[in-house]
Amino acid sequence: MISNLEQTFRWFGPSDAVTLSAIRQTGATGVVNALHHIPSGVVWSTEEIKKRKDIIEAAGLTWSVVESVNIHESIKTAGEGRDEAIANYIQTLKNLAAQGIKTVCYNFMPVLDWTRTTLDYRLPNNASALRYHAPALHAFDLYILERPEAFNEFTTEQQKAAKAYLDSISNEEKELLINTIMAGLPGTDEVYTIAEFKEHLKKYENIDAKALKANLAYFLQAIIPDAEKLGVKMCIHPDDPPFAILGLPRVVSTEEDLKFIVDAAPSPSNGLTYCTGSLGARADNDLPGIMNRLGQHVHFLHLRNVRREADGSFYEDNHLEGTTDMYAVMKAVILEQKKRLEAGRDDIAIPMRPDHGHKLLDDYNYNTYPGYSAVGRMKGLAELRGLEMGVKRTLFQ
Ligand code: DNO
Repeated sequence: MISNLEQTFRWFGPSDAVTLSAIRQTGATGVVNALHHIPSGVVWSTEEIKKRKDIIEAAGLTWSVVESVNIHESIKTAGEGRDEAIANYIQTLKNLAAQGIKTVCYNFMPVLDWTRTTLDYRLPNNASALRYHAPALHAFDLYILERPEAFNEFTTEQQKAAKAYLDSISNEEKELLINTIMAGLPGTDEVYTIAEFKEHLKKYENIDAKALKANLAYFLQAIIPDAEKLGVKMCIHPDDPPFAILGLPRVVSTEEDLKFIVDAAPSPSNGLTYCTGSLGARADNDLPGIMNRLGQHVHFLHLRNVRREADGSFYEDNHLEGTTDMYAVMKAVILEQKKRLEAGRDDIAIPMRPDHGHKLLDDYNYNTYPGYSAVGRMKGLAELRGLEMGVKRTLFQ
């Protein structure tokens, strides 16, 4: 029988209201963690890594994956200080590898990480979900950020829908929308002001998707040889949402993008995070097909489902529901495990985490990072592990 996927759970560190002992009760054995207090571009020292690792291990868990060692903006923009930031990145990988932590997730999204417009979208059963409502994002872009080019990017119909949305919300709702879109990196409470965000946008004035891809390839070619020597598996996370927003290019959104990335620095260390929630927000991404064709490069699984809506909006659905066929995804993942076993690879137990979850039951009694409450994610993990067992038994017994 093929071994199980490694069940992991994201933990934001000692200040996370979801404690390690709670994580242990979910049945997960691995923790996905980062040193969020260290700014991007700065080396993670051995002491800091060790301190965190000890805390995780004292709770009977393993620090399986780093999510994320963030990429400094100078690397994305080929700006001043890029090579120093890359040297620091490599030093961080060395310090992590020395502690035996060898799977590292990162993303290459300019300025913002993942973006939603609503953090408390109520489903009919009153569970709270995250949502990307296209008219809200467009309203922000056109009438709050007032980005001139946006008027050429949206159809008349989209502009009308955006205006109608803006006219329908109160001032408080408008403030909430701004804070939601302008939220910075996960694991921090940082929120950009509109003025700060505009400054960041300026740095991308001359960077289109082609230039951003070249900067990504430069980064990969610089770090992958060291990562390979260290046995570190890098796994890039797809853009969320997987298309350009607010005039910023995005280059990790489609199968073609993923192919470009693995070809830019061919190595077992140059891999992918297969995030079904991010990739699944695009109708032209064939999720099981991507796993069939690029599965050998996948070092980390984020399993989550979105329900796509006709106007480009989506919300996060139950893990086994939504627009992505999670059965087909799980089957493709298991067939990839089989291929690895047959090829003599030792990375069969690919780390998997239930990505995001609804706020349910006791989740309303304390504050967690959006999408990262305990009960909702545990429900997702429980469903996914059941699905995995069912598919495995059906295929191999
Ligand atoms: C959202 C996450 C992302 C992800 C980073 C990876 O919940 O999936 O924030 O951690 O983009 O670098």
